[in-house]
Amino acid sequence: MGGFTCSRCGDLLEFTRDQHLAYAGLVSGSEQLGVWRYAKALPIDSGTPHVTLGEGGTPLVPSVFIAKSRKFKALRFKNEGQNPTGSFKDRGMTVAVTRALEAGARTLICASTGNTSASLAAYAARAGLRAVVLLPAGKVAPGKLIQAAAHGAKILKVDGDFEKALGIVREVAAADDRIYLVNSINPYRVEGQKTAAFETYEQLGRRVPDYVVLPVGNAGNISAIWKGFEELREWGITKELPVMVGVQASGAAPIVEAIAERAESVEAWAEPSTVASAIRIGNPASWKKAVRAIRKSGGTAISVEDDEIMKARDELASKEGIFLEPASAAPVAALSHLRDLIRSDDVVVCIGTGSGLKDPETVKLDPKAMPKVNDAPSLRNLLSRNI
Ligand code: AN7
Repeated sequence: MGGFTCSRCGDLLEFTRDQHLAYAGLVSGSEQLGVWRYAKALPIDSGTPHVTLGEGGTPLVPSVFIAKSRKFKALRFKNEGQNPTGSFKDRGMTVAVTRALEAGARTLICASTGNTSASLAAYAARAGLRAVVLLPAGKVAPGKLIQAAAHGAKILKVDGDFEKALGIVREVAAADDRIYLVNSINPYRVEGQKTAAFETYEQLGRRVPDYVVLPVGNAGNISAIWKGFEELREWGITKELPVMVGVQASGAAPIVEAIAERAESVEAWAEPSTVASAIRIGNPASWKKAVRAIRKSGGTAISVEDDEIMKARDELASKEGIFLEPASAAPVAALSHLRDLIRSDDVVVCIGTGSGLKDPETVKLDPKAMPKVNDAPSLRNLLSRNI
């Protein structure tokens, strides 16, 4: 159902809006926090039924331990892992699948490093539509694969990386009106994902953060969140904009490279590699929008090593009580590199894009090392040894 690119310039299509929404017009007062609270800012007809599982409305959790150890006074985590399928993808998927139904689509398709496929599978199930997902063979975290299977998606594998899979589904969907593509090149996805900006603004007591730090893979989310903040400013709801900081793994960092070299375009990396499988992407489809967001906001893009990512993931889980997947911990890994840029009392929001439960193989767990307790005395004995 269309390739979502402009027939004249070849760029990705995006929604522009000429109507201006005051704050009172943006939020539907009766709606709780979540994507559809901002229905007036979404390109869906008011009479169309929403395909919804209660996405968005995720908590903005103040950091205690990491804030103190990195010397940030106002650091917060937007825990997108608390979405219905455990990632931010649900924000865009509720809008894209609602649109698919509105447009009469029957088959929904995506390429994915995992989370998009899990989300599509759930929303397609909800809508009674067929879901087909194309995944890089052997490279998707098991929790995500299990979600796609449980929700009844048809799972297909490709020998190669995410970009090969995306190339194939783009080609097929562009040429077939019955097949609707829901990767983030689909502008309806971007519209849903921009609501994370609106929510953050509300949760901070109607102000924008000074910095938004988030992982970047295919670069849809950084573009979407920036769009949300830009709209708030265009509508006169706020005068400020945040500085956007994109974080990539050092083995998959084409945007970091382009920003560092002040390049006009992003050069694809042939063999991306990182433990953070969600962002193992060497040729980001939305690179142009992401680079524009970073530059316009006065921001930057930085890369972090895999061991820094894993350390941040472990710290978040064991010291803050927030269990995120490796990709989602990359912004926290980046914080120590940002000390020169960010002042200690700046309001910093790290987007925790997805739940750690999806990627259990990256957690060290040795059942043999767990002491066995079959009676109260042995438990008392162990506790007295301060285990
Ligand atoms: C947890 O699911 O690309 O920069 O196919 O799952 O918008 O791509 C996932 C990406 C960050 C990067 N954090 O977002 C997919 C997919 C998590 C993710 C990203 C992804 P984009």
